[in-house]
Amino acid sequence: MTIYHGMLIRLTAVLLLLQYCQAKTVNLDFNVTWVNANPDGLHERKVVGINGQWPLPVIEVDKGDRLIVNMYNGLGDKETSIHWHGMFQNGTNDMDGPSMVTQCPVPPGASITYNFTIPQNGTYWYHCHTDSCYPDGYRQALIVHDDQAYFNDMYDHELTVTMSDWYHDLIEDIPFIRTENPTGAEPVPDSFLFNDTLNTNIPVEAGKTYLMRLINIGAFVAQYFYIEDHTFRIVEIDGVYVDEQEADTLYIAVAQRYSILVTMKNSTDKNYPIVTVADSLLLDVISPSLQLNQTNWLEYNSNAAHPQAAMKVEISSDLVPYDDMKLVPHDRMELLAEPDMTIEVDVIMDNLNDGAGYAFFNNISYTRPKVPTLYSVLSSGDYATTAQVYGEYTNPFVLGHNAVVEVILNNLDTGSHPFHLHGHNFQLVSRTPSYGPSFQDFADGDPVPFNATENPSSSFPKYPARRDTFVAPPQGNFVIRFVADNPGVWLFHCHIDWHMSQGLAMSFIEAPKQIQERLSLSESHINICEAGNRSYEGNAAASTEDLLDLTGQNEQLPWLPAGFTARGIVAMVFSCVSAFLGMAFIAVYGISGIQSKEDTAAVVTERDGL
Ligand SMILES: *[C@@H]1O[C@H](CO)[C@@H](O)[C@H](O)[C@H]1NC(C)=O
Ligand SMILES: *[C@@H]1O[C@H](CO)[C@@H](O)[C@H](O)[C@H]1NC(C)=O
Ligand SMILES: *[C@@H]1O[C@H](CO)[C@@H](O)[C@H](O)[C@H]1NC(C)=O
Ligand SMILES: *[C@@H]1O[C@H](CO)[C@@H](O)[C@H](O)[C@H]1NC(C)=O
Ligand SMILES: *[C@@H]1O[C@H](CO)[C@@H](O)[C@H](O)[C@H]1NC(C)=O
Ligand SMILES: *[C@@H]1O[C@H](CO)[C@@H](O)[C@H](O)[C@H]1NC(C)=O
Ligand SMILES: *[C@@H]1O[C@H](CO)[C@@H](O)[C@H](O)[C@H]1NC(C)=O
Ligand SMILES: *[C@@H]1O[C@H](CO)[C@@H](O)[C@H](O)[C@H]1NC(C)=O
Ligand SMILES: *[C@@H]1O[C@H](CO)[C@@H](O)[C@H](O)[C@H]1NC(C)=O
Ligand SMILES: CC(=O)N[C@H]1CO[C@H](CO)[C@@H](O)[C@@H]1O
Ligand SMILES: [Cu+2]
Repeated sequence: MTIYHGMLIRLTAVLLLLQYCQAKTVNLDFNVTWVNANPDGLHERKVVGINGQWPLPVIEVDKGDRLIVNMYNGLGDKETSIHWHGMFQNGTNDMDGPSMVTQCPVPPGASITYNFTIPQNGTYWYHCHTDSCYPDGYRQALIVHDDQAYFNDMYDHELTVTMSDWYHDLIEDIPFIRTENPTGAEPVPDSFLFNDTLNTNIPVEAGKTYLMRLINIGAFVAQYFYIEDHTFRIVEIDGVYVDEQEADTLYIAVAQRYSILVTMKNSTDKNYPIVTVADSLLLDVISPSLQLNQTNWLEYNSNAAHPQAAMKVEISSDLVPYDDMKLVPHDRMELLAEPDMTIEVDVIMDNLNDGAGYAFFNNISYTRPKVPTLYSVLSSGDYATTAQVYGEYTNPFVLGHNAVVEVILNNLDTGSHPFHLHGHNFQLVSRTPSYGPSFQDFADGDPVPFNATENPSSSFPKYPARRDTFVAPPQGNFVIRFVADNPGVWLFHCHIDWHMSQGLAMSFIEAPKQIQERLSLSESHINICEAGNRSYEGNAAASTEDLLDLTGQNEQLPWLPAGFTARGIVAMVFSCVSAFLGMAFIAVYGISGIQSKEDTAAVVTERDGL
C-alpha cells in the first residue's frame, strides 16, 4: 500500500516534470502601428499592422506553453488592447483583454504585457477588443498544437485559413449609430477576404490528407464553406475536439472555428474550387459590385485550369450546412446537471431618444463603466458579490463559484447573431429552430421564445457539443450551459462588432470572492489606467466611498417617448436630410434597412435607381 502510494507520487512527479520540461515560453514583441495594405486589390487603405507587417503574424504555440506578448501602442491616435479569443485565462482574468472589462485601454505611447499559460489545444484567434478596432485589420489566427490530439495520425499536412469581411474605410469613418440610421442597418462590407487576400492557390499533394483550420475573423458576415467534389470530416470546433463527422458544407459565423480533415483525390488532372459564400441574409443592401462568393483553389496541378466555382444555386435550399449541435465532443463530457442558476435574456434592437438604433439584452444596452469591472471586483471588498456595484448598464450577473449556469437566449430580432462567452466554452443544449432551410423562415413570423414544456431537459443531447461562439437564429432561441469554475469577469456578447458597439453585451462576474483571493491589481495595469486618466478603483461610477451609490455612472440614453417608431424617425430624417443634396445617400441607407425586412428586391431596385 505505502510502496504503491510512494510509486504513484513519484510517477506523478515525473509526469509533471515531463510536462513542465516540454512547456516553453513564447515571447513576442508587438509594435502596433498603422501600415498600408490592399488585400482585395481594389483599394489601398490604412490598417493596423504589427512590427510593420500586415497580414498579422499567426501565433503558434504548443499546449502548455506560456505566451508573453509585450504590446506597444504605436498607433498615435487610438487606444487598443488584445483579446485572446477562446483562451480560458484561468487565474489570469486580467490578461483577457476587453477594455473597461478586465483592463483599461492602452493609450497611444503606452505598453501592456500579456502573460498567460495555454493549457488548451486547437484553433483560436486574437483580436483587438477596444471600441471597434479589429475590423481595421487587427485580428489573426492563434494555433495551439497538441501532440496528443486523437486525429494527429489521421493527416499528413496542416493548413490555416482565415476568412473575413473587409471594408475600404476606417471603421471610425463609417457612419453607423446615428439618427439617420434608425434601423441600425449595418454597413455592408466592400469585399470578402480568404486568408487576407483573394484568388489563393493552396498547393496540395494527391492522396494526402490535410488538417484545415478554418477561422472566420470577420466583423459581421458569416460564410458558407465547401470544396467542390470533396467531402471532409469535422474534428474540432472552437478548440473542442469532436468525433469525426463527415460533412460537405459549413456555416462559419464570425469568431467561429472549424478544423476539418480533407483527403485529396489521387488524380492530379484538375484543380478544385474552395468556395466561400457570404450569408447575404445578413446584408441590408447588396450592391451589384459586391462579390458574395469567392473561389480559391485546391491546386493539384499548377499547369491545369483553375475553374471558377459552379455555384450551388439557392443558398437556403442547396447549401445546407452541417448543424453544429449534432457534433459529439470527443471527451464525451455529459450534459451538465440541472442549473443552479438560470439567466433568461431577450435580445432586441430598438431606438433610444437620439433616434439611433441600439441593441439590448433585457432592455439594457451595454455602456462602459468608469472603472474596468474586474477592478471594481478587486476594490469592493465584501460588496463584490452585489451586482449593483458594477452599475446597471454593464448588465452584471454575479455567478456563484462552481454553479451550473444556464443561459436561455430569446432572439426577438429578425437577424441572426453569433454569441460569444469569454473564459469558457459552453454546452449547446437547445436551439429553435434547428439548422436547415427553415432557419431563416422564422424571420417572417413572430419571435419564438424558449418553451421548456416543449423542450424539457430530457430532450437535450446526452453529450452536447461545446463551443465558445453559437448562432442564435432569427426570432428563435437557444439554451446553453456551463460551470462557473473559472473565477473572473467574463463578457457575453454578440460577436458582430456593429452590434457590440450598439450595446449587445452583458457581464458575468464569476465567483468574485475567489477572484479577490487569486488576483491583485498590478502596478503595470494601474499605470495603463493612469496614462489614460481612468479610475481603477471603486464601483462602476468610480465611487470608492459608497459602493452602492452609482450616481454619475455611464448610462444608456433615455428611451424614445412612447409613440415614436423607427419609421417615424425615418420620415422625419428624410424630410430634413433631403434638403441637403450630398446627403441623399444617408437617407437611403436608413430607409433601406427598414424596407429590407419586407422586400429586399425593392431595395436593390431603389439603390440602382439612385
Ligand atoms: C514602433 O515602430 C515605429 C515605426 O516603425 C517606430 O518609430 C517606433 O520607434 C517603434 N516603437 C517601439 C517601441 O518599438
Ligand atoms: C509572467 O508570469 C509569470 C507567472 O506569474 C511570472 O513568473 C513571470 O515573471 C511573468 N513574466 C513577465 C515577462 O511578466
Ligand atoms: C494564410 O495566411 C497566413 C498568414 O499570412 C499564412 O501563415 C498561412 O500559411 C496562409 N495559409 C495558406 C493555406 O496559405
Ligand atoms: C487513392 O488511392 C489509394 C491507394 O490506392 C486508395 O486507398 C484511395 O481510396 C484512393 N482515393 C480515392 C479518393 O480514390
Ligand atoms: C457570385 O456572386 C456574384 C455576385 O456576388 C454573382 O454575380 C455571380 O453569378 C456568382 N457566381 C456564381 C458562379 O454563382
Ligand atoms: C422591456 O421593456 C418593455 C417595455 O417597457 C417591457 O414590456 C418588457 O417587459 C421589458 N423586458 C424585459 C426583459 O425587461
Ligand atoms: C409551451 O408549449 C406548451 C405545449 O405546446 C403550450 O401549452 C404552452 O402554451 C407554451 N407556453 C408558452 C409560454 O407559449
Ligand atoms: C480552472 O481551473 C480550475 C482549477 O484551478 C479547474 O477546476 C477549472 O475546471 C478550470 N476552468 C476552466 C474553464 O478552465
Ligand atoms: C489627463 O488629465 C491631465 C490633467 O487633467 C491632463 O493634463 C492630460 O492631458 C490628460 N491626459 C489624457 C490622456 O487625457
Ligand atoms: C480545452 C481542450 O480542448 N482540451 C483538450 C486538449 O486535448 C486533450 C487531448 O489531448 C483533450 O482531452 C482536451 O479536451
Ligand atoms: Cu449581433
